[in-house]
Amino acid sequence: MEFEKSPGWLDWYDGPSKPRFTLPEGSVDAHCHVFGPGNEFPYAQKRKYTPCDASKAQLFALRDHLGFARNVIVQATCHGSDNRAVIDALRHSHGKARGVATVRRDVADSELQAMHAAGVRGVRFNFVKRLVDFTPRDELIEIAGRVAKLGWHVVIYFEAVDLPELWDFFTALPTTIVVDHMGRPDVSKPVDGLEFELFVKFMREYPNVWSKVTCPERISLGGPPALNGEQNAYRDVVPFARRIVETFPDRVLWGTDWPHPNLKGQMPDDGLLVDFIPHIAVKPELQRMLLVDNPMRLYWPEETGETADCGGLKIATS
Ligand code: 0GY
Repeated sequence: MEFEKSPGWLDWYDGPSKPRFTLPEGSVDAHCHVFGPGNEFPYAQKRKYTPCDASKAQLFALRDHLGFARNVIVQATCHGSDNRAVIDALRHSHGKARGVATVRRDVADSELQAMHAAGVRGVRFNFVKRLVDFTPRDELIEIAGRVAKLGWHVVIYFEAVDLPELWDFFTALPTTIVVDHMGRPDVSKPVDGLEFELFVKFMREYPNVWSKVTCPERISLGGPPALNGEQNAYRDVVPFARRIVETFPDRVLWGTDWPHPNLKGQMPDDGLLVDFIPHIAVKPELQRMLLVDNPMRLYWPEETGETADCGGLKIATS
């Protein structure tokens, strides 16, 4: 099937630079996507955008080029609840990728089990209105209860202004919760202002809440972008990400967000995005937790001797 990209769509950056920052051995790109290819894995009928293709082979080539060992591939909304592209990528990753799926309440237990066998370890609930239609809360709670039994977590994507309204729902979830992109802070507001304090309080009061300190290219309002060798990109995001990394060092994750859906203006050079990491995780031990220890504990606990935490139930994984 032929698909036409959304008007103004920016393709991912071809030929990224080699990072100057050397990633610790075993680093995980814990937030990235595959798109199609559309002729093999068609985009969802009800999607809000049509992307360029971004295949598993291209993702794995980027992984190797940047120096990552593994990926966590997150279902993108352009595929709706059809997880075939992600599952296909997981199955071809030789165990080097885990996944986060999107499911509806009619998903069968056997489908969840097949996804688990392929490497899915979480579901994503999206509250960003430009990306998805509303899903009733009771449906999401039901799904969370079912995946908790598999030891999966819930990834939530929302924007900072919506946190007060979503608070009661989020704090009732029975699993580990992973927040995408620090809850999309408005970085024109102070890092110790009311809005970001609420996010910090969310993490402080709920030890089951983790955060991806990802997407400076999406959050930044002042740049400069990660292009043309820029080693100090997205300076306005640094205090926000650094605060989260330093306050909650054992509950943070980092990812490229390749192929960067819906970016406007500029598409970053992913090599320079990697060079952003030491600005937000300054010390080597913080870098190791962010890039290796934390994602391994969450996605490959069987290799760390950990157990998967599932809302009070402990599932032995080794
Ligand atoms: C991201 C961000 C976005 C898109 C999606 O699944 C998606 O379509 O997550 C966005 O547009 O902000 O995390 O990739």
